[in-house]
Amino acid sequence: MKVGLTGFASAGKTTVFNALTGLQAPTGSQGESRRNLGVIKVPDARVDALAAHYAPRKTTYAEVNFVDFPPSRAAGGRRAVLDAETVAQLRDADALVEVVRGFPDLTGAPPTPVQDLEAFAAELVLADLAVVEKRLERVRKEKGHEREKVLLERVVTDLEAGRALRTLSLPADERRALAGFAFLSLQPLLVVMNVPEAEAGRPLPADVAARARAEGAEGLVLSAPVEAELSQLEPGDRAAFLADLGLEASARDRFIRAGYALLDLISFLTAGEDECRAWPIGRGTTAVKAAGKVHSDIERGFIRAEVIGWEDFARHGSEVKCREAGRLRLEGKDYVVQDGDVIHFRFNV
Ligand SMILES: Nc1nc2c(ncn2[C@@H]2O[C@H](COP(=O)(O)OP(=O)(O)OP(=O)(O)O)[C@@H](O)[C@H]2O)c(=O)[nH]1
Ligand SMILES: [Mg+2]
Repeated sequence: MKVGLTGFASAGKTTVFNALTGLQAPTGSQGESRRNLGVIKVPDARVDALAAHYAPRKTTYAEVNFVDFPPSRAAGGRRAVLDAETVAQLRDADALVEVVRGFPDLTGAPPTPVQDLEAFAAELVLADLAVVEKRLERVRKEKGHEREKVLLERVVTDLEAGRALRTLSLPADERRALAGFAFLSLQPLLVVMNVPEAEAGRPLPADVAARARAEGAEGLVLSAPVEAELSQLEPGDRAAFLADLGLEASARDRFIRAGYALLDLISFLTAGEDECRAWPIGRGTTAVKAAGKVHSDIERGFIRAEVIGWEDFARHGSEVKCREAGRLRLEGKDYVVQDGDVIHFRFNV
């Protein structure tokens, strides 16, 4: 999963990037000129259990890749909310994470998260409007784009009314028709409100949560200093530290969970002495498409999938025992992969 961090200048994007990735990219005016790339490994007890069993040469967790952009510049070098290059790279992400300032700014002015959410949503809508209008100009001149024209004209009406495309209930065929445009306001959106330490244990304020929902987004609260302290603690001490703050999990864990839910992702597993690995896929993915995640040759030459459900693997403890107990299933191309399935693909190329 690749996420693009976005939001207004000085909202704390790089601070949140550091909190989630554990990296130490420079923030404030020191961080102005660079793009930061980072990765979170998704903790997965099932991968740990497989690795304990197989002692593989390599253990690979699912990953969330982050891009944190330097402040945008418009022509002439002035600051802009989103420049063309940033927009192009955001379109390439699977999801957007909008960082919203929840702390007083440098002048001491209190945060205005609801207004910021509204204003930033308008920026995403404007970026999309520019794309649709350009395309509409083309299809109006050429013949034979009737259906696309009708769809785009409706999209323009929604965008002009300030509606994010993700808030519309679009049928699957329209969604497919729009996918190629990679509209920013159609991308899944997770709002992260960056708050002071004293507010770390509070939920997202109700007005902010309502605003996020109105944009079709999910939201969570993160306190960067709390995450930094947490990462310094021994794993055994973390739960008590979080409980003291009234938190059930670290922001990193809550973020991963929210991201998986937002994108409707699950993981299947592959296991062996070479590698034990989690592979994130969309819920509803078929076995042959899941095979393609591992390698395009395996998708092309797919014969069948040998599948052990996670509960069976956990109960019997090994592939051999599952086979003996008749819990190893042979599935075809169209089998819908389930979360935690341990899969061995048979293929022939
Ligand atoms: N008081 C306080 N200051 C913060 C917090 N998070 C970030 N800051 C400060 O806010 C300023 C901006 O933070 P950055 O993380 O660089 O923000 P950014 O969105 O990456 O900024 P640009 O990349 O310049 O747009 C820095 O001086 C941070 O130290 C916070 O939770 N509390
Ligand atoms: Mg920054």
